[in-house]
Amino acid sequence: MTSEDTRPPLFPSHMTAKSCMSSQVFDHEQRQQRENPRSLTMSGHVGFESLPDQLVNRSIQQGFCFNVLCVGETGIGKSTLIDTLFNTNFEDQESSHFCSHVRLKAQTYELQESNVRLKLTIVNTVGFGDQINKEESYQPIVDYIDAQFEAYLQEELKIKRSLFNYHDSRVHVCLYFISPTGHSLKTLDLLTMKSLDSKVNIIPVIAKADAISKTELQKFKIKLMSELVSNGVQIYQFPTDDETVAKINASMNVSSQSNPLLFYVQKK
Ligand SMILES: Nc1nc2c(ncn2[C@@H]2O[C@H](COP(=O)(O)OP(=O)(O)OP(=O)(O)O)[C@@H](O)[C@H]2O)c(=O)[nH]1
Ligand SMILES: [Mg+2]
Repeated sequence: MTSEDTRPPLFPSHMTAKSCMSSQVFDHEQRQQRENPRSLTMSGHVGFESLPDQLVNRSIQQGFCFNVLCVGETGIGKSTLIDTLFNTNFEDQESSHFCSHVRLKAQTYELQESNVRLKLTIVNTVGFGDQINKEESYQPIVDYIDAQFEAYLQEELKIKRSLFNYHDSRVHVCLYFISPTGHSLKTLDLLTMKSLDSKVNIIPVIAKADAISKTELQKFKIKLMSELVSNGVQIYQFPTDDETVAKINASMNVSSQSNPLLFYVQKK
């Protein structure tokens, strides 16, 4: 064995004195940061700013990406809920009830709150529920979700992948709007949720809940939950693997009258 040092050089040969200088400044800054770490007080508050510095800096630089799929009949209140959730007016055009097939319309918005950037993509189902053939209503949604997975996989399989700049369009959450009939789920609702539940996190939402009384709403909620369970539809469950939140999340996941996953919305 030779005594030759096989380790890679500390600085690549093409690095100029200037870049060495800037890296020294950077090292100095890093050392200073290490010596004076940001002190976090244990106030019990869990939020973005209580994450480690490195994570906060990286997230601020990159921004966040969140993709929401809204599935619901025409005029059920999809745009109104999204506007309310993000406290913005997204100016979405109303759809017609006479579309011959379901079309998925994805719109991306750049939102900013203080220095945190969010790339929000809202995918709307135009013409959903207006077809006689049920399969024609949900199949385009399934195809859209699969196409986004495929696009991401293709990016990952590239020899030179650049996932850092890649706009990840995979759906994070599906808000499923249920009409406030007070009776039960429609066949279309069950078929659609069943075909989507293995691909996305479904959060069922009772739309226009002000259309029925509070007691009816409670009964409706229980009925819907039992129908979802008896038809084997899996809806989003809060994670229980972290022991600090396991207890509270487990209690929220129980499919009972108080299940908060079956939200209801009403216009203010
Ligand atoms: N009573 C009541 N009306 C609502 C509620 N949410 C929305 N609306 C009304 O329902 C109508 C349709 O709402 P939108 O938010 O445009 O519905 P949409 O699902 O986006 O409609 P399309 O995009 O055309 O399919 C509007 O007149 C809203 O004011 C609600 O919670 N309660
Ligand atoms: Mg709309």
